[in-house]
Amino acid sequence: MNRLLYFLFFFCGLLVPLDASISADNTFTDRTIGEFREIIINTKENALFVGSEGAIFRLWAYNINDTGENVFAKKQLILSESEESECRSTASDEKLCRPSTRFLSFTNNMDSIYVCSSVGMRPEIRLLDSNSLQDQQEPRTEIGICVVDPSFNSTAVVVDNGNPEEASSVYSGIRTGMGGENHLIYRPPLTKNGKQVHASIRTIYSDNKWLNEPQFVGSFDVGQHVLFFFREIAHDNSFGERIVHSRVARVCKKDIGGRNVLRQVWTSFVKARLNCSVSANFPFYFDHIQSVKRVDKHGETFFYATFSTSETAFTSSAICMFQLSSINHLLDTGLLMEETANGQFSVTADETPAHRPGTCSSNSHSISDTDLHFAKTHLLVSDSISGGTPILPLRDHVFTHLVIDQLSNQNVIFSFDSIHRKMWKISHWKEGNEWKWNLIEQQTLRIPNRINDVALLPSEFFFVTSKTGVSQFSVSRCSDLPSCALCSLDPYCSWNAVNSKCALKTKTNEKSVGWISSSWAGRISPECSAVEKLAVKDVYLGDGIRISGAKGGIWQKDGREIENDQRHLVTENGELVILEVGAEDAGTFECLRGNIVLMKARVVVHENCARPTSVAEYRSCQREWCKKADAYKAALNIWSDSNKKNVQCKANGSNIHH
Ligand SMILES: *[C@@H]1O[C@H](CO)[C@@H](O)[C@H](O)[C@H]1NC(C)=O
Ligand SMILES: *[C@@H]1O[C@H](CO)[C@@H](O)[C@H](O)[C@H]1NC(C)=O
Ligand SMILES: *[C@@H]1O[C@H](CO)[C@@H](O)[C@H](O)[C@H]1NC(C)=O
Ligand SMILES: CC(=O)N[C@H]1CO[C@H](CO)[C@@H](O)[C@@H]1O
Repeated sequence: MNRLLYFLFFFCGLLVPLDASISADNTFTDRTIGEFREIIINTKENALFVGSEGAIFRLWAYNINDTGENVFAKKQLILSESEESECRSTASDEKLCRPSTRFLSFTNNMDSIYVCSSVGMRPEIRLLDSNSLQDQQEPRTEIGICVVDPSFNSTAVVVDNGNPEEASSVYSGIRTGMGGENHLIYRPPLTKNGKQVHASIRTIYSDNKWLNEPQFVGSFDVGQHVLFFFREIAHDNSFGERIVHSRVARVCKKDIGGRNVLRQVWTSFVKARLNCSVSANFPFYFDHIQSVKRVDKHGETFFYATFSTSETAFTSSAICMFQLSSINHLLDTGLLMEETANGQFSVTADETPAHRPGTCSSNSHSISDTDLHFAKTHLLVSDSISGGTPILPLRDHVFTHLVIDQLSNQNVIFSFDSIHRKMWKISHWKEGNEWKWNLIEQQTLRIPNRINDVALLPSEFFFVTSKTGVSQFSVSRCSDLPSCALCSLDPYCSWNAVNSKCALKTKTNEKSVGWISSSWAGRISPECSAVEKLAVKDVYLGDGIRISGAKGGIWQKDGREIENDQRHLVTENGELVILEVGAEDAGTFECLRGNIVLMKARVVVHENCARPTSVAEYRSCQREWCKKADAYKAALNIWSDSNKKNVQCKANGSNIHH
């Protein structure tokens, strides 16, 4: 069979790309830079800001390789020789001495970039002009914003509005101490006009009921609160295993801590479990949150998050979505748990004091000591927050990153597996009260190293950073989509009925006659059935044919599923290849995904080989004859081989060794 495949691929032009991977449209590299990491985007200015080991870059989102003066800027992070030698003598790992960014954020209405970098193991804060990347103030050293070790899963968010005295501040979920042994949610001292107006505030890190070895994945400025998403050790099970749960925790921006009790400690800290599970008799939980992104749409805020079952290579992943209103409702009204030596039990509503933990107070100094004692020990709400039906539950992958594109009729989720460099593109939309999803595309990204971070320019490109650079990929590969059905399912594509070609949807072609794009998420445009002629394939006995299909599709012939066998192959791209066509192969072939017919073709087999009347027939007959001759030769070889063996067998008197 291999020889025949070889023949088909090279002589009939049947090139079947077995590794379906995509190359970047543009790449950006800089040989002087060690590792490219954080990436943030200003979608109004189409400007991308990238942190790295050694510099911060401003790139043009439409072509990140363009280093023209107007669109490109670079800010080098430099370590003086004395700082470097001092660091080298103390650091556990020389790598930690290299100046390297750890956290980037927009501030001042996106006019400035807030940067926290680790420079010779010293955390350094900078404020850069977002056009020139020039320093807007003297860099300063400040502890508690970003970590030295990039493997620590920490988070931070810049909050410009709503803090006490309207002082701009950072909130962080971080590890401090020599070995990173203290875990805390922290706000540094607030300053106004260079003067400190409030002391720093944090969680109690010596009490693991507050945070128990948390791994932070994100933090957000939402109204009067700041939210933190993380996973932490919930408890030990009866086998002594450490059980991890995912959480959302909330603090009030106006919180300045208690007067006596909870001094310089959050008085408003509350948390709840995030429930991303497949419901069954015994729900199957995705308990390890890996990443989270925020979506603000139609006056409501949603958080999309990726989860896995564990961090090992053999794991399952899924995506869940949480509504801000449900998070707030549960944190505001749910029963608060009290942890005792013999386990956990929840507290009934009438035991909750007048000042309920988690309620924002205009002056937290005025909360009574009794209420604060209660708040200190009642941090966790007993119920969990539902993340809805898990989207794309998948084995053997960890969804480490995601970005969301908000379109008018749906959200498009781009989910990534950092190590395997895979991307999944998923439609997610609401029908009535129900959320639905559909996998549109799945690709391997041709990048040399694992993904460090991801960003999106809506409806245009997604960007990934890795060790060697930044890569820019289009949100869609329309021209690869072979049918109107598939084309109209992709929210970024439009089908040209005249040319039977799929192209990127543009403002003009979307509304023009002759172009078909779906106006409904997850639904094939009904116009497709009218324009899609049933493809007819004329083949002759013994030929090989290929029928275009769709990745992940299932092939049926006359309503019955086709299985891979000696003659039928479904390639990784979803094409159906039939070798040595026989009379029984005539019929209608359909490629389906779910109940949707994505491709359809009718195969007509011509059997008259006796008297070829056309060139095609002649070639086909020649192939038949070649095959017969091959078969004859093969038979001859087998015969002569076995003849030799027989001779040896006889001579040896035994054929055990053969
Ligand atoms: C990037 O630009 C440089 C010149 O500015 C060019 O030599 C190089 O081929 C470009 N690379 C890509 C991937 O476009
Ligand atoms: C950070 O999280 C990743 C998975 O998301 C995990 O593999 C890694 O061990 C964590 N880092 C630390 C220092 O625990
Ligand atoms: C999580 O959600 C599932 C499905 O809705 C439910 O069956 C289960 O009881 C919930 N688990 C917790 C701990 O709330
Ligand atoms: C005794 C004898 O003739 N042995 C032969 C058996 O077959 C092997 C080849 O597989 C010969 O190398 C031996 O000489």
